[in-house]
Amino acid sequence: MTPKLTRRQFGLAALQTAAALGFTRIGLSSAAAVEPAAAQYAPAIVVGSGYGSAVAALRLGQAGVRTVVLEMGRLWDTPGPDGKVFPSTSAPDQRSMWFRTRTEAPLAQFLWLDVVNRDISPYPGVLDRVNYGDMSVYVGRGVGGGSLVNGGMSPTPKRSYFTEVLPGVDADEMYGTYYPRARAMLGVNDIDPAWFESTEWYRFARVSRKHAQNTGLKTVFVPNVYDFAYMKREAAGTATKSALAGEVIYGNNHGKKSVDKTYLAAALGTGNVTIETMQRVVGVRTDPAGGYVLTVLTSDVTGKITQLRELGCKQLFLGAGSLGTTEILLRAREKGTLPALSEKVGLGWGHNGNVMTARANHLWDTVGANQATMPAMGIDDWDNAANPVFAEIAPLPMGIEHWISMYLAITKNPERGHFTYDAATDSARLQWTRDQNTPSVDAARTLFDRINRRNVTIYRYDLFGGNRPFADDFTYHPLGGCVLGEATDAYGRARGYRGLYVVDGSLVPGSLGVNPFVTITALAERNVERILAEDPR
Ligand code: FAE
Repeated sequence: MTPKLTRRQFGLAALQTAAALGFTRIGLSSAAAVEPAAAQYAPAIVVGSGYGSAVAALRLGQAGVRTVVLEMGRLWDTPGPDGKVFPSTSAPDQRSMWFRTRTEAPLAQFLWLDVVNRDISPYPGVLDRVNYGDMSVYVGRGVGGGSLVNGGMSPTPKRSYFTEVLPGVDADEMYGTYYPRARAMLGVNDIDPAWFESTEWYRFARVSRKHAQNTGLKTVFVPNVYDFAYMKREAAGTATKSALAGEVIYGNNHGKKSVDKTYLAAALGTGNVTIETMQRVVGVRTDPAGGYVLTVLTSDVTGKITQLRELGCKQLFLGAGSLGTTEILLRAREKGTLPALSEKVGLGWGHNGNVMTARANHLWDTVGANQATMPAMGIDDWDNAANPVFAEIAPLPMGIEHWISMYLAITKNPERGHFTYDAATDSARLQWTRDQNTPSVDAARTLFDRINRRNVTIYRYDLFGGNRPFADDFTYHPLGGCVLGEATDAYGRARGYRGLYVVDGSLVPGSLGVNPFVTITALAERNVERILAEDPR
């Protein structure tokens, strides 16, 4: 007997079947094998398939709106020759990075040697590093966007700081309705504190906690979308290891609730949503008959463009991330296809104050050869008005004892960058200079100098290149570019146009004080609900 599938399970099954058959077009019908023919018009188009897009797709689908999601990356659900969907972190192959000949891992060195990166062949891999001179930005590529590659940390910002950053948003509504909704849909869960205290896999975090506590600093557990019950089974040897096998930035083969398994599966389950992969939106103009016309490039896995087409819609939801959405709108404004867009498009970008650092521990403070890749604890000194820092205690899973304590510090950096349109390359360029990181490095240094002094430890200088104890040349948390209430109205409607919406991290003005995806999701829930209730379809 065929088991009865719920709508959401059916959505997941559609994703899997479509992947197995190599389709670039995924909808409920693709589960029954259809031609990947291109739609020419859809009432709603969603660009990108990360957090903001996934919310928009689900809520549009539930409202009965036929919706096409266009994603420039591939669907990550087909096992490669090794039987796994994602490559191993220790031996990355072409699946690891977006059209590269060599991987560009954030932590590439150990004892000053590049022991981590590998030569690979160009392919639409899952992690991209977009390099803009003084600042590089890591992003996910594929159905699920950043949810495929991130560390799953799911904190909610302090309410006081949320209000400072987004004063126009009703915090009662956010904390009472939209954050809980987002957390439930994303599958946010907490680590079992007793297991945390006893397992070898979080010894690294307990050592860092001890050093923070010695310094009089507070630590907090940080929730995650990685299923901690699954992780416990990994540790017990009854489930295939993923977080306990070093997997994270090139994708997790098990355990993580990325949005392709939550929101997007549910969106497909409505029967109204189709996802098309390897589709890059490069242009938007208004349709004289109403709505928008998108210019879309289809590529194959070699990067060759196989099709250029135009696709029409009435409502356009941009969820291509801070970099992607800002580029689409900036290009449209500067090339004159959407000339009435706000002058504020391209402004208000920040990196959430990201700085990484590492400390060398005493020989008796072993951090363990076995480390879970999902962080579960942070040093919370955000309420220190003189030097607010939230530092996640990050793993460095090398399979050997290395006595290193690693951190991703989130600092309060008032500096903002902006994007300019470069006609020669037809792309947006981030304008951000290295000295704009100084407030972040100073804040991290102030905190970790204290910890080092109190514990008589020192920084590691061999991990980030150039003998630097701080990595301030990349971020995982790009935010802003189309800021809520500036480039858009209070609900993400692009100023100057009807039916054109921004739903992703570009709405957040550069800083949140914690890791951002729960907030991006909750804001999208708030904004899309309002848009569906008020705007003509
Ligand atoms: P995002 O998830 O980036 O999705 C945008 C999608 O649009 C991508 O799939 C793109 O491929 C696609 N796209 C872009 N341009 C186009 C185009 N022109 N045409 C078609 N498709 C396009 O956007 N955040 C946390 O809260 N906790 C963490 O633990 C955490 N760890 C991270 C670790 C890593 C390594 C990375 C890279 C990020 C991490 N983040 C974390 C950040 C988080 O993933 C990020 O804030 C969200 O993914 C942003 O969501 P958006 O919806 O803005």
